Amino acid sequence: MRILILGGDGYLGWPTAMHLANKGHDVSVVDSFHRRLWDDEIGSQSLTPIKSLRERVRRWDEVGKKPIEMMVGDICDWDFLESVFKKTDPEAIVHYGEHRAAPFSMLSRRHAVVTQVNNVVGTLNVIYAMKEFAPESHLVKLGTMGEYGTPNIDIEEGYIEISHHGRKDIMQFPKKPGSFYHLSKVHDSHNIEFVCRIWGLRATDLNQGVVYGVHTEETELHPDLATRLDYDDVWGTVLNRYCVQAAIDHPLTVYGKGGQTRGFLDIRDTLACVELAILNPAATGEFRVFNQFTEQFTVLELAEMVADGARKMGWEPMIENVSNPRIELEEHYYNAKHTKLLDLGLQPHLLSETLIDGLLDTVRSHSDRVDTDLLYPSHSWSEGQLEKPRS
Ligand code: NAD
Ligand code: USQ
Repeated sequence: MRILILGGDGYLGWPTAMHLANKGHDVSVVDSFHRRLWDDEIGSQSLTPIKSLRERVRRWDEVGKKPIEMMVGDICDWDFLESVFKKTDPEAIVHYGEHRAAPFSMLSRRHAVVTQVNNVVGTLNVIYAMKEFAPESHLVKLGTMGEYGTPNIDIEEGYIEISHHGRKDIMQFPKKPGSFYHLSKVHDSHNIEFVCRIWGLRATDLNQGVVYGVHTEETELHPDLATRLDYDDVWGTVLNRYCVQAAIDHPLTVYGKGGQTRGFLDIRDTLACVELAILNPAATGEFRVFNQFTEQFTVLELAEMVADGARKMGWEPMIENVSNPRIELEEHYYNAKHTKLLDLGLQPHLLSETLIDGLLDTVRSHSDRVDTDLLYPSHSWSEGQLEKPRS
């Protein structure tokens, strides 16, 4: 299948590109390299050394794999995106190409605008490009579990039947997101649902939980094929951060009481879910929603699991409840359905079974690259700006 991957230089986009090329698909990747620039702004960098996209693609060729084509540009630029669609004529589009850090989106008005303009405009361009140049193609869009927030009711997969004043309808599940970033995904979901309904496009919205890990079958083929690992307080996600903190004997930073519950999944399961969505496409006119995670934990439970893993390695981890920089519920009900990908055949890698030895080993091997200034939170949902500029 001809597959176009938007955001193909990112944490998930690059391993997905290799995975799908390895399965024999014709893969093209697009990236604007905005992410590498945003890293510079925050003063952060990947813990794992990563190569440029050009070097990655070349190395992939050299290990004897089906070539991956790369195109550099911004999907908010219509002329560029038009040329991409005409050149690649995609049958499936995997859309990872967005700004993805909730803390960044809460730093200031400017950061909120950068996040929402990039995400909403980019996605609008993608759906117009589909309509004009590839109306039969299938959009596999990365959404987020954070679109739903933490409501005091069970979370369904995308839709809920509502009875109101004696009448019934099936509506999109209500959204209660917790940051301007998560809101950008809600706006995307509404725009995509709308064009499926009025233009007959087809799309799968993958409401993904928090991803962890860096190892996939393909990243293991050569060090130059590694994907990024973020650990700073703006880009780093909770489990990846805990592992890095454990590896350098820094306290694991549980924000607030630690009862915040989220869905989690192994990076290998992200690739499997995207592949399953591509191979089992939505029908014409269908806006399909899958909740993409495999296990749920509180962030305190997660810290205890990482600490257990670290102790087994002979390390001496500590857990610290730090003042929560975010405005979020720290104790709440959480029960999110996630059966549709399992029904399609997903075989999860569960944290409780795989442990995290591989990840802990990897982060320790790069511990000399850790900038300890980036470990405690230096942003605040209510105050905005980073407390101190970083070099
Ligand atoms: P990432 O920041 O590592 O990768 C995103 C890539 O998209 C970057 O390389 C960036 O340069 C590119 N990009 C951004 N805007 C672009 C634009 N306008 N034009 C072209 N390229 C653009 O992020 P990631 O962790 O790989 O996440 C990928 C997607 O998955 C995001 O949409 C994110 O919201 C979603 N997601 C991620 C996680 C997670 O835990 N990492 C969880 C749930 C959902
Ligand atoms: N947290 C801690 N300690 C830390 C870091 C985070 O306790 O050191 C807590 C946060 O307060 C929050 C939870 O962990 O309650 C998750 O935070 P996170 O930074 O791991 O995840 P989040 O900000 O929600 O964003 C990440 C990705 C985003 C994706 C989202 C999926 O950056 O792109 O959309 O996970 S989800 O959380 O399901 O919405």
